[in-house]
Amino acid sequence: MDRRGFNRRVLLGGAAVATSTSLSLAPEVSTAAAGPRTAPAGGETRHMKLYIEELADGQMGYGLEKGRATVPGPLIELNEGDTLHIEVENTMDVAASLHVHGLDYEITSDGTRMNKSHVEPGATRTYTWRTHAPGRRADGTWRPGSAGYWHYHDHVVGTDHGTGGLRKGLFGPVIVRRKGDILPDRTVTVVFNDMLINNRPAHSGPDFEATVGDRVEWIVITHGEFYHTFHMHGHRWADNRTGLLTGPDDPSQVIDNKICGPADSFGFQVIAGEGVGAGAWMYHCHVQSHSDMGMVGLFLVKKADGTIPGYDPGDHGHGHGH
Ligand SMILES: [Cu+2]
Repeated sequence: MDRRGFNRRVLLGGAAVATSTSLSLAPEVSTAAAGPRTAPAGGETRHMKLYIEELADGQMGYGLEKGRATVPGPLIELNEGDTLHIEVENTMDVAASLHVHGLDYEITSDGTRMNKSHVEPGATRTYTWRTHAPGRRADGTWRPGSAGYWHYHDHVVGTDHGTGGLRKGLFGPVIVRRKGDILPDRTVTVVFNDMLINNRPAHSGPDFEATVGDRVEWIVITHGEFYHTFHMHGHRWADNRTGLLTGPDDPSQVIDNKICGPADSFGFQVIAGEGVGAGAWMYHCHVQSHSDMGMVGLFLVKKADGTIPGYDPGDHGHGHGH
């Protein structure tokens, strides 16, 4: 897989899926008759470039192209068994880093100042992330695989724990899939960071659009000082690795609300509007003072004709706490 191909898939954002070879560049089409698309076996070695930048508004972000950093940073998707080499260029005038949760990395890819695995201002450093499928150890015990909803973040800006970098936006989602995992039509990222969602002003979303029947994957991450409870109206998911029940005997609890403390992450898929129809469905932190202070956004589920019953775009439904 060449670097351009991988970057293009990541650039496609939520709709992008790190399937193998050129198939992933085909239009995202799923037909009910064919069943949902599933993740292939991993084992590829991939390369990508990531920039750490200061944004015009004083925030900081990771980006796939110079001048295009975002908060949160780009979604990085891997399949168990894949290796990813990330060349990180720090364009800022302070040191920064890339530290990942959940994946395999040697100490030289830790992304901390303590072991000098950070990136000095203007410098470039390559981080290597590896992943593995589950399997049995030599002693017969079970070793879990890497699959999961994870995240990456800075560990250097402001303090030796990256507290300043996290506050300003240096974080992003990572998804590692297991062979056979059901692939979504698109993925959206929600990061509760202190009292903001995705570092946006309170009471301003972000809102996410879908059409009834779309398979939408959510990844939820928390950073900062507080715990939050992610709640979504009208939709539910399973409290397990994928957020999907594996069948009628899967004992996982079905939920519509989940606590997410600092540096926790989880994910799930919903079928937009399933059994409930189109609508401006709220999602929000359910700590009451937090929702009142604006930790709320909308899952805008449209009918096939593009309309959303009862929704006035002038009233974003985010409420103003009184
Ligand atoms: Cu909260």
